Amino acid sequence: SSCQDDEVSKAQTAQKLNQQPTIFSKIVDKKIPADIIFEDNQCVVFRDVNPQGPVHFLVVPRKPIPGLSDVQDGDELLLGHLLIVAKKMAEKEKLLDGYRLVINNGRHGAQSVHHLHIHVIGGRQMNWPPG
Ligand code: IU
Repeated sequence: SSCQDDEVSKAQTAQKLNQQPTIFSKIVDKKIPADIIFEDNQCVVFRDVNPQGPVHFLVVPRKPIPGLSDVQDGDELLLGHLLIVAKKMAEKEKLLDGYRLVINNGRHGAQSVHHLHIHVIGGRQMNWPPG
């Protein structure tokens, strides 16, 4: 039933929540270092350790939401803020010819760190479809 599906989804979210703190929570809390290029009360932005382009940074909410599939209606303002920060940081990083935002979600999305994050990649021509 849809009720059971909801329970399964809740259990999966709880399991992922139990995996907190992830490495990104530790970066956000300054327990481990990262190349942080911006932060405010809602998010931290740092360079990806394995960059997929000349510029590659991650916009990470301080709130440890495991993934996009776990966001709720109440996260609307936070999600909007993350996109605004992504856009402003892309300008600051001089990505004047464009850039790509990516949110990997779940197994098929090849998500590896279960703390929501937006990739911003630029400085080279992107291709489509992605791998
Ligand atoms: P994901 O597939 O969207 O979950 O990718 C996680 C990203 O986090 C990936 O690009 C890693 O290179 C990156 N990363 C990092 O920047 N610093 C870390 O300590 C770890 C992963 I672990």
